[in-house]
Amino acid sequence: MEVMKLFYEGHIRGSTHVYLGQEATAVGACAALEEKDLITSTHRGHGHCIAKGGDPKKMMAEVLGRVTGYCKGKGGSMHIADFSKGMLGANGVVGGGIPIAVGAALASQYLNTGQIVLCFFGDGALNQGSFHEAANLAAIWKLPIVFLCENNLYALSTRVDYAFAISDLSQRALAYGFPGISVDGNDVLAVYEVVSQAAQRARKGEGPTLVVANSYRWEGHMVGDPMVYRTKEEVEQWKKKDPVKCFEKYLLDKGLLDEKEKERMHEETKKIIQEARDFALRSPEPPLEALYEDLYV
Ligand SMILES: Cc1ncc(C[n+]2csc(CCOP(=O)(O)OP(=O)(O)O)c2C)c(N)n1
Repeated sequence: MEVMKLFYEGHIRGSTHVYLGQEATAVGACAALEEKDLITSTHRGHGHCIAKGGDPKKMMAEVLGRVTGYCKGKGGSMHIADFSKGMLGANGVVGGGIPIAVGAALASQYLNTGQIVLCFFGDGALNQGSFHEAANLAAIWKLPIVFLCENNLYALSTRVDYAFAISDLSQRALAYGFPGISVDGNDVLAVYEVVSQAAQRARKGEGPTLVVANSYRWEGHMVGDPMVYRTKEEVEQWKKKDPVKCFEKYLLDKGLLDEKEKERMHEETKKIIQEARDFALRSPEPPLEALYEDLYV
């Protein structure tokens, strides 16, 4: 939400793709990992970064292209990486993170580090050639990887039922000889459960799993998208399934959370975000002399 605000205030160069509505998927999936495990992300990577334990201040600074950001302000919104937290990078290339994740899983197997890799990508990426090649190699080599497809119903403006002849996207895994499972991506506990099982399988050397988390993105493809390809009613219907509110209600109903604690958590979250925003806005942009630093040719 804050990233959107910063965009409309003119602080973000280029485009930015927010993760609103899909929060339960990143949180549930990353909670199923160990600290040492790795993730790869997408152009919609802010949620993945925070869920893997990234620093909101450095993330926000990178989104704003500031020197204090994760990539010294040269990556921007779509290229956040934090190797210290096992976050191998967001990626502006649709499906671009998939071969990287498979390479990391091969390295883990070869070096026997015990790390597993959780590879986030969208429904659009599931139709990229990169997925098909990577999935096949991961299967034959029994790599320690969980492919996590976030089906948010659209790849830019292309509806999922226009792009796929199957309705349950997890069936794709059958062709490669590993399990596929669909889960309600708005239900954080369901995602946690399914990814935990897939992670266990990967850790035991049994190879990959495809998890398809079915959810919805509340905003357009990128901030500023006029969203002519879908109705207001559709968006409103999905907003009723707000994964954050639903989990809050679950915890309140079960007596695991009370109103006071809920308020405290909301205030704390607002403070973290405000501090990240202030930190980013106070930080300078990279100097011109830094143009040729950190280049690999
Ligand atoms: C290889 C490649 N093709 C096309 C694009 C343009 N593009 C950017 S995002 C996007 C849609 C991605 O959809 P999906 O993978 O479902 O992710 P979502 O945005 O829904 O999270 C497209 C086509 C790109 N960045 N990279």
